[in-house]
Amino acid sequence: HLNLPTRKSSRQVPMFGRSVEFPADSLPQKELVRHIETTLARSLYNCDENAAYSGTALAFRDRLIIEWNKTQQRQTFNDQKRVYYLSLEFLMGRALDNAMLNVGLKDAARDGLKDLGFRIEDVIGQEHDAALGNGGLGRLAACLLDSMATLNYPAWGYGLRYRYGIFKQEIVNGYQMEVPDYWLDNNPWEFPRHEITVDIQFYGCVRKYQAENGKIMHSWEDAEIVQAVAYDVPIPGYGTKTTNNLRLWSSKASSGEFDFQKFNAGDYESAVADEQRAETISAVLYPNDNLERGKELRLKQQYFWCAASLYDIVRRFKKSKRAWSEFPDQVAIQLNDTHPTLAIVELQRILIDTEGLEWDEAWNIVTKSFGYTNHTVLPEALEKWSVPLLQNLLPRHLQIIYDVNLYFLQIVEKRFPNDREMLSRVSIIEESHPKMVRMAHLAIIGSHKVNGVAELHSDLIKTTIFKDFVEIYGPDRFTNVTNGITPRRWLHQANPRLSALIAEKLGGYEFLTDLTLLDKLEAFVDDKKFRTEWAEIKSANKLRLARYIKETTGFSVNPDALFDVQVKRIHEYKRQQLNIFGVIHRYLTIKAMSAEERKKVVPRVSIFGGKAAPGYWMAKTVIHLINKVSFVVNNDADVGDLLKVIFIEDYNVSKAEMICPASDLSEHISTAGTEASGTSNMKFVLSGGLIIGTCDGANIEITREIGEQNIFLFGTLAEDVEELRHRHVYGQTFQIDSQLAKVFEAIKGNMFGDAGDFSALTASVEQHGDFYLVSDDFNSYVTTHEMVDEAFKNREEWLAKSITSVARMGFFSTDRVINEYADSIWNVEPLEVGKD
Ligand code: F58
Repeated sequence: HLNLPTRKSSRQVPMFGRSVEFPADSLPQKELVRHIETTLARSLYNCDENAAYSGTALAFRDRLIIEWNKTQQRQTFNDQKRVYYLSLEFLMGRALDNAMLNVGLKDAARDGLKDLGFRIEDVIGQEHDAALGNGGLGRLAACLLDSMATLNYPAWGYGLRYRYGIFKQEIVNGYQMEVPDYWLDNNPWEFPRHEITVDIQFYGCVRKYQAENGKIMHSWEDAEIVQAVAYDVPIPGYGTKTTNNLRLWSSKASSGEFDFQKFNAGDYESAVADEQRAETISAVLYPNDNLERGKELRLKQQYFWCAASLYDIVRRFKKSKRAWSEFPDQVAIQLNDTHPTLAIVELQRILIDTEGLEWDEAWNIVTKSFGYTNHTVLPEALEKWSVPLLQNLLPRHLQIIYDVNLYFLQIVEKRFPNDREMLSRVSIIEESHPKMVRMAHLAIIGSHKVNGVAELHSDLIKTTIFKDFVEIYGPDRFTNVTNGITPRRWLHQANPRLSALIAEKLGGYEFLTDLTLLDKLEAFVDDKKFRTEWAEIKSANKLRLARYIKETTGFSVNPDALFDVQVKRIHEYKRQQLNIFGVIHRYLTIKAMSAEERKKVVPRVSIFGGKAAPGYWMAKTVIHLINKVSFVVNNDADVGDLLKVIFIEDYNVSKAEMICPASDLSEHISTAGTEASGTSNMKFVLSGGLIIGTCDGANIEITREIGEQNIFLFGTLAEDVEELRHRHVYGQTFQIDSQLAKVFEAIKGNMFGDAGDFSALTASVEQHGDFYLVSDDFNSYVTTHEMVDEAFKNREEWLAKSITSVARMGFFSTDRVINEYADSIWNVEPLEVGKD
């Protein structure tokens, strides 16, 4: 339904405030005008871009609602197995452009808006990003929702409706400052369901009692109650009418008598305090990326969301009046990392305490229903909750966890008699002070499948952190599902001209729903005209980014220079420090060159972007250094256009949509074995950028697909990391790379301001064992960048690499990913539209 006939603009673009007449055949326009005038109660004479955005969003929303309702009815009527994707993060970005694309009336909307005096890009730009996530894990959840709807799977997302998403980043004097991101005002994409509420319990105690049939039962009593209220967000599929649901829970004081009594007793203040305490649960997204801090409020968030979601899922199942044993035939629940692991315990609790099932029968249902996706091997990111904390907040759940552990360890003991070490390694409970509950162990034991997110990562979890579990359960419980991205947002929406050029060559937009069709592009690699157009599109995307850089930083960059981009969360393992040290090395090299030598230098713009967790001091120091280097280099007239360094403030999804299509080269340079997959690597390549990267995460599979000659790989291999780290600490001497030493000298000589500000960065390499192998990889990094420069000089070859790479990226669509989950983990079928 994409290629609906569009209306030719019947009149000139009116000046703002002039009277306008509207052609009757323009649906979006008529509808948006109606919304501006009635829903928003605004006159067209004072309609600004923001009102135009709201009117347009409401017009498209109307279309979505109809299909959304029908989809839900169809799924209820059909009553087949559904997927529930539980994620604490959904990094959705903007919704309007996506809705237009999926409803299929974007061209008509463009014309309609033009008639009103607006550019559609400006109107789209009014929307606030829905930034309910930190980085890759949250964005993956959003891409998966898009694919589940597109492929007609009956699927729901469940998450939290944070009042504040990830903070906004401001750079002040080179330092990161955090500003709250209040995003909920005038959000047309959510629908409060005040009638759908769940009472969630916390604290209290457990009472044993004898049921009428003589059985000993447990009840959770004297608990505090907080109410969960559902907010629904429509998730339209592309090229289909399927519109799935994302349900986000918001917390609120329970409207029970308790408050009312307090209120009546004149205890107004404490009644208000209760109210606020309840609302705090869904107030903010925790801003840590790959770090778990064990805060009580975070645990409350997790239980609140798991309990509300499970109540909802169970309620829906019970409507079907099936036997409990059929639950796993009707329900597949996927855990996006360990954050929703309490859902396993909660389902067991419901089945045994409320529904009266026997332990084994219940546990069998539980394990058949859950799947767990692991996203990291970093020990600091593996969740653990202290036993005393759990005991206090969720006393009944702790008992169940202990029972699960007991039965599990009994099985292990039978299989591995006299191996006490094994028992203590795999136990859910870590015998530390205080004792800790290892959530990953619980997630593995409570699921039928565990998957990693790229081949190397899935192998690593089997040989390192979960090795014992492979021995216990056998290798079949573990599998790999390599990540992907949705081509709708990351190709068609972010890079519309490239998408149009591809469509022209392939004779249509089918590649947007079957990305493997891109392989047909290889036939045109030598087509002169095609190449020129390809290059022209990249230039235009770079020009747009250059303009944005000028507007936001004041720095002018040469759009013909090589744009070298690293945008992602700032983390030591992702090694932005390696990149900025490399930039300093380049700066020093240029400074030392003769005028003649400088003529051969390939001009570069090094672009950085990303947020540091507010409490992650090292990451903040990296941002500070980048900004100081930027200031010095960009103001050095001697270097001019040969090198510019840019830090783009407040990197988010909508900025990624502008940045990814504008790269010549992007950096994915994590220490081997640390980045589970990475997904921005896929976004850049799909837009015709080349990448420099380590043999880590999905870089390896990208290389396999696009060919070694089309990627710049460097650095230590994962299998060698351990030994090098050991040598750094226990070896005879630790000599840092000589070129890196010169970079450090420059920093220590205050070239970029007070060296003391950056001493932690140099010391981490020189004195603290260089855990991330910055020195080991420096030489091969710098050398590989020299190869990049050489390759970039040969524009025709570069273009051929770019086109060939895009043509071979078909594997990395989340459509493929979802089909793999559906077949090998969920065992669900799509629900064809039109059967009803
Ligand atoms: C990311 N994890 C991985 N976690 O780092 C990345 O390699 C992978 O591509 C992506 O998941 C998708 O599989 C990630 O983003 C978090 O941000 C968590 C947030 C909550 C605290 C723990 C880390």
